[in-house]
Amino acid sequence: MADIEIVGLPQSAYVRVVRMACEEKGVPYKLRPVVPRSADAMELHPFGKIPSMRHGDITLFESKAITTYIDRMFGGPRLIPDDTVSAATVEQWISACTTTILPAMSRYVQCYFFPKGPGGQPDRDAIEAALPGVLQCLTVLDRAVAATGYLAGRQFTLADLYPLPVLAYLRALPEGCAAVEREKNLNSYFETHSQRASFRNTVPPPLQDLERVRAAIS
Ligand SMILES: N[C@@H](CCC(=O)N[C@@H](CS)C(=O)NCC(=O)O)C(=O)O
Repeated sequence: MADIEIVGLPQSAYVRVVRMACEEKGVPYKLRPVVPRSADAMELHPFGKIPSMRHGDITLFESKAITTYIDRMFGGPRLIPDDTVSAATVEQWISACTTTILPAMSRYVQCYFFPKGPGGQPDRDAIEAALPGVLQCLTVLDRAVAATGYLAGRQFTLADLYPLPVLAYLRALPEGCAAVEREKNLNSYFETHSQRASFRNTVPPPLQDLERVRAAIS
């Protein structure tokens, strides 16, 4: 069968999660950089979101579905443990990330990436409005990783892939960086896991096509 094709921009936190899953498993893949809501994105995802995936005749959208497929289809270290309780805990944190944590953090990050303030500057009111949600999520994550250094149990799992890309964005921005550094357990969690080859091999390039992405998603 052909290599996996991951469809989406490398700057997307969710696309990076899928790429990191391939890297963790040692699964070769090609990345097709596609802007959300474009015709190419709509071809594989009914809402035009990214990522989606093609593997031979199989197509999938939603990062959790794609990463679960990759974990089960290929050898290499298991990203979702076999035992029921551990698997449920992984699922729990991924749901918390996709429904609450990543949206709260993206709201803040997008104030800088797609500035809507006067003169094309970041909108201070929007930043201030987004920050409480970010702080709450950071505190929750800090408590979650305090005991073992992982989100679920005592090993690195698919759950740990989800917060890392967006934490990298937070640490590159003024309020986000200060907030992550205040959460000592979470900060050292990031310092440790950002050394993984899967993280280092998927560092996104700067957004070249900012205008096109802004037009597509705004
Ligand atoms: N639940 C989806 C979320 C994917 C998602 O929100 N992707 C963003 C880019 S990071 C997107 O496509 N946004 C464009 C839009 O919402 O129309 C997943 O896990 O794959």
